[in-house]
Amino acid sequence: MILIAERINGMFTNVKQAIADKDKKVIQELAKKQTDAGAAYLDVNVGTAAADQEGTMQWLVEAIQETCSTPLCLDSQKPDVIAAGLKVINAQNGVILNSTPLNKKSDEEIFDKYIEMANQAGPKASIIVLTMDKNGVPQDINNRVAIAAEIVSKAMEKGFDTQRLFIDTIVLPVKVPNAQAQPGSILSAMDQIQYLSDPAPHMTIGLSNLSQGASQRSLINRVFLAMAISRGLDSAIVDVLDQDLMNLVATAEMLMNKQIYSDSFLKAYQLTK
Ligand code: THG
Repeated sequence: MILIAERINGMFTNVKQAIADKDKKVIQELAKKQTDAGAAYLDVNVGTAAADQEGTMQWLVEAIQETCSTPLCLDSQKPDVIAAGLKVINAQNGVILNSTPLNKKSDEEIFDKYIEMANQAGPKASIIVLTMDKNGVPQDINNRVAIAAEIVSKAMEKGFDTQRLFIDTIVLPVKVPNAQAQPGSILSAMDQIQYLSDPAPHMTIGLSNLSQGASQRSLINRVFLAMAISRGLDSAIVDVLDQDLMNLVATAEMLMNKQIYSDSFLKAYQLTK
């Protein structure tokens, strides 16, 4: 599993406050803790409160890079905010540009812009693309898969390796009225998306979206993660500080034959991180 740590996001009160106070320590501590917990990438999202999103993205990237060299996942639906982050990033170990829809009413070319930026950032740069287009997030399985197919074929047309592509089927809060059919639809879409190319594109989700506003958040997140891993999910934006969730990932990898079984498989997994 390619785990992307979710915590450096202006959506969280303490990160929002740290951004407002230009308090690097809070950000650096989160970077270090999430790296130690086993994050392959650190998601960096300025949130909606910062007036200067481009400057804030740069400040976050610089603050993180002072303490660790964990690859970053620059998270914004605005190409200019991603571009600002890329100006100051050290992308030697890789970077993910997160996230663009297939297209947008106000910006038909947005996906092309992310591909171009990824190409400039180096051969290890990847992109997360949302199964979403100018009509929004599709509610049914077929439209999700159709958009994913368009994403994959567009990447291929542009010579962008599908192994650098992460398809995000977009998880919405299960608590939202009428949203309870979505998790099931997403799993069915995943069944098909893994066959869109060979090698398959990666699949990822923002797992914590699922339980926003709900009780038993960790339980809801964990059960869905296990279900999705069994359907081919190989990456997720998660709370890597949730030890129960990390143990689930280790166990799922072992059961999917990605890690060898030994009586100490949990410990062995933790040691590889
Ligand atoms: N897909 C992609 N990127 C994404 C998402 C996605 N990036 C952002 C988000 N979704 C994934 N990250 C989070 C981070 C935090 C929460 C959910 C998803 C979260 N936050 C608490 C809440 O809203 O209840 C904040 C609580 C607090 O303030 O302490 O749940 O889907 N590609």
